[in-house]
Amino acid sequence: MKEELKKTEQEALKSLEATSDRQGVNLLRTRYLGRKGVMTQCLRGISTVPAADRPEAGRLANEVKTRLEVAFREAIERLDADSKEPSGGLDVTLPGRSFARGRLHPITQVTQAISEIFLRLGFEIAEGPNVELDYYNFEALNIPKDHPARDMQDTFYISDDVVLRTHTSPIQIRVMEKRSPPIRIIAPGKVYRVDSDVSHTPMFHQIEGLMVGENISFGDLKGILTTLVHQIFDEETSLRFRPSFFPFTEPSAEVDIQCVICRGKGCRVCSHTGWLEVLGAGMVHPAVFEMVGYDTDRYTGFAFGMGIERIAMLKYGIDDIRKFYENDIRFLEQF
Ligand code: 2NM
Repeated sequence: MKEELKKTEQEALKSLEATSDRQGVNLLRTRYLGRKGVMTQCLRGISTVPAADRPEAGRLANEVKTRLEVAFREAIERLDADSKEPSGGLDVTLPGRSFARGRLHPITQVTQAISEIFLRLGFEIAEGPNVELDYYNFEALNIPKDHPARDMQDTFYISDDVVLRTHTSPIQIRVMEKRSPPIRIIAPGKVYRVDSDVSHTPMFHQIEGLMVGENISFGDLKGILTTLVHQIFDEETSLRFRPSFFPFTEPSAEVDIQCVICRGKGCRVCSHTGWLEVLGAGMVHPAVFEMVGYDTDRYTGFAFGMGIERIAMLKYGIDDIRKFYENDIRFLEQF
């Protein structure tokens, strides 16, 4: 009996030492200490031991049982502690986890760069609603209803007298209504036209500019736009002003820059002309000043407008405007 108990205890402790998972320890505990386990059988077997040896056998069996209970409890506590904290805790030699950093959309970057050029020239930034009254988008800009100029840009109509603005000029009308000259503002923002192909999206971005005061001339306009082009591209880029027509300016001009791709030699981008049209401009039409209550004998001014996507495409050599709006991270993260 005594030998048998000793053997059982050694066997149990050896098995326990060789077991490193919770499930294995629990199975062993059931085998040795369970209701039908080895130790229970032993204790039951005490009754068959001769009466003289019985107290000694009982004491021994209970001692073995207690030692095994302690051993199993400690084994389980060790496993619990290990699963809570990987040995050693924090591994300071592991590399840190990097996280992706966002950036501004290329159109936002170009808008901000152009805005900064004008801020240095003393212009202020003005904003206005994208959903605009027909009055501010057309009427106040000397584009009456049934005027053929309305066909020049296909308009998204919200209702009879509410549209998505087709240019940012209504911002400038709103500023002139509120304030007297001198005025020097730029109006950046989204504009909307019913149009969609490689060089047109139904929503695109514009920056328009307006300067009004006493003795403001076409020469001032040429100076500002020349500075602008030299700062966006470089000092070597020449400009050319071609006579044109807009209902809200007189005289009006379209402004070309020397092709930034071929430097004027002629290529596919400039249709072999050596020139790229990038701006519209002119002296504000007196009819527009009258609509906002300005004295046309005292004040003159110039205005201009450009598409930001077109500038960004030329600056970065992008051939399809739709790439700006596909949200392909591989395209966007290049800027
Ligand atoms: C252009 C071209 C020429 C323009 C005119 C005005 C306003 F409000 F003063 F009448 N704002 N913007 C203008 C003039 C815009 O974009 C091609």
